[in-house]
Amino acid sequence: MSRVSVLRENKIDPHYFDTYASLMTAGNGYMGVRAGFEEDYPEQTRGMFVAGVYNKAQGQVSSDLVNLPDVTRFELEIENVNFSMHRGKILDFQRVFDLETGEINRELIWEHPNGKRFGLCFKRFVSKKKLHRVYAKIEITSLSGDADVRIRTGIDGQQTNFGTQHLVERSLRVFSETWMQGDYVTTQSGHDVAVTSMISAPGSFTAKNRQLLVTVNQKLAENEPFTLEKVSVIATSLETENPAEFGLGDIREAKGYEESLAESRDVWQEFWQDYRVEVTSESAFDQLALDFSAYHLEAMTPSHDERFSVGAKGLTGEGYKGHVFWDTEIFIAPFHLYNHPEKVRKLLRYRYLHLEQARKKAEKNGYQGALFPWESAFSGEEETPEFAAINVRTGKRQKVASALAEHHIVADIAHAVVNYYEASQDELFMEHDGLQMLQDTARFWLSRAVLKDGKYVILDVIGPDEYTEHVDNNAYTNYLAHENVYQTLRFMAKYGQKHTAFYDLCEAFLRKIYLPQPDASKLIPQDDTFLGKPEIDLSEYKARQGSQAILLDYSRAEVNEMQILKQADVVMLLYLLPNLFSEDIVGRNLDYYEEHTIHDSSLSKAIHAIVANRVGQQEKAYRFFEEACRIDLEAAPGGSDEGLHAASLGAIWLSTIFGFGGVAISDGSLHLNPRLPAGWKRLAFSFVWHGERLEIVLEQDTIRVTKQTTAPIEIHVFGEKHRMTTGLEI
Ligand code: IFM
Repeated sequence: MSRVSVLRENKIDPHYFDTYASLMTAGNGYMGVRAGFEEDYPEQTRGMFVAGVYNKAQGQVSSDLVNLPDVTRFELEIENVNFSMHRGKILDFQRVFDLETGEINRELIWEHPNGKRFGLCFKRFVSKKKLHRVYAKIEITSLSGDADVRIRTGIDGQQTNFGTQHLVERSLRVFSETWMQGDYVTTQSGHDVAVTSMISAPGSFTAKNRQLLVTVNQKLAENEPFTLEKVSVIATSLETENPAEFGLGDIREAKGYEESLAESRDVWQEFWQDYRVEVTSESAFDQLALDFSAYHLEAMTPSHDERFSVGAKGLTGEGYKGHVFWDTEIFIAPFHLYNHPEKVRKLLRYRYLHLEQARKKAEKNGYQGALFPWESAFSGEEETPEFAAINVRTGKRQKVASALAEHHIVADIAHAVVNYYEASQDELFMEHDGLQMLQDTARFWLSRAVLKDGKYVILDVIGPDEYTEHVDNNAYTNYLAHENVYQTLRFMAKYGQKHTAFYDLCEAFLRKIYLPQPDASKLIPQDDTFLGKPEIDLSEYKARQGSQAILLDYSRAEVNEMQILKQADVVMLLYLLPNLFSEDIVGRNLDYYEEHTIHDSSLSKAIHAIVANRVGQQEKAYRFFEEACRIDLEAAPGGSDEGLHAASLGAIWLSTIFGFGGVAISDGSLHLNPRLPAGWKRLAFSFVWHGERLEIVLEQDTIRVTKQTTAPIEIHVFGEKHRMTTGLEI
């Protein structure tokens, strides 16, 4: 395996402080720690998040993933001046994020306003071995004679979610000259959060208003580095009865920075061994994007606990309040499913555990079965804010209709259940939890559809494309609902539940559900009215994709009445259900709808890449892929400040494996129709199918699959069926 990539920040540009704070977030699934610089800047938002710790502050209608007390700040006072990259002179600067281990390393040479020079090195990582621990190490070297330095660090519970306070302090305590602990509780959800820190040199403490700080004074001799280490343990009442006691116990066992890093590296190595996708490309950026997305997808997935799922920004920022969307099941889950399916089982269990809340939501809205919330957090109740941010021109807030109408999430979850089963063959899960979820979701569609002129129609929905609201018969929704009910019947039959009234109702639904068909010009109508709406030239907005610039020129209501798409919708359908239409219908619809899509959503591009690849539009596919890879890695200032786009990271993997790699699952069988981009010599990845890890190596004109056992596995390569025992070479 080649070395995993590193991400570099070479320039000090405050416009990108927050972007890099997101890009270099270190995490381990239990927690994520944003890469704020050690010293404070107004341009950066610090952040530490633990999966599942949400709180609804007074006056709020939905919960936030709580931004927890900060342990990463180190203020350096050197020769009576506070160190800042905006003060004195920076003679050398580099920050490197090693995706192999998640370690951040910033090195710089700073010229003090008094002319003396200092070498500074700041390192940090979140342990993958000990999930509760964050390690930091700073090294200061005076390069021009003796000097005095004062270092202040600690536990800062004054952290807020963009001004909203979620924690109150229970106690701030010091146990020795090097040990300290802040114990907090969330104001509404009542989660106890204890942060315990230990530093490697004695200091003096101050405590005030949720903040506990320690100051270390040190004399520096020329060229003799002074090193200070800090380890912090975060624990919450979600996983232990007494987080404060847990913190003290865990910190007692903590080893030094380097030894702990080595331990953590070993666990990351195991991850890379299984999950690494290696590409030999003319552009080194492609490998970086693949490593970047793999690191973050792993770092944001709470594989340790089925009560939590992955938020739209993972654990990398406050964006979307840490809420969970369809992003998880459709964009993120596959990354784990074909590597470690047990992780997807847990993500699905998260939904299963909240079936009751989904049933209540359905009932409240006049439906049956389970209507999963559009945005979900810890409780499993609907968390979508009722209104979007205020429009400062009109002074009004736009109502967010997704909770009321973006119902495709129900079928998306069902789709993920079936995908999980196909890949894992986990009968135990499927016969109970899986089937229950399928039945509840199918029941929802039966009650959601209405009979009109002899057909079941689904009215007043929002499909994946959120620029088109309150439409009837959204193609994506109707087809996915059909698939949901169809799969429910399939599994009811499999598990001997065929002779029930509900089974008959499902059959009737399938006979009568209206499924939009291609029109005379081969277009599948996105909904009943879309194709009749006026078109405008979108090139200006496409050039600024991702910024929602269209909404500066047109109101949402106006956008709704034109053929303008934010993100893939029909294309999304063609991706998820690849066998619905012939290649020429798929190609026609891809071209038409792409022309009308601004790609203002980060979920759009990579899906276009997959579908383009399937219809042989390889150059286009590669262009879409590259653009998708840039969403976070080359974000415009502001674009990734509030966290990374988790679904887009998942989609980078999807477009590589299901796009260029040509993997497809069809009717429960594994297919391989690779089409590598012209600039790729080799693509290698592993793919777990029916419990067996397949190593797949693709070159422009060869396909090699190796496997670990001789148990036969069926695979279709370019349509031809093979029964593999030891492997395959074509
Ligand atoms: O789930 C998505 C949605 O499709 C588009 N808006 C952002 C959400 C979170 O990523």
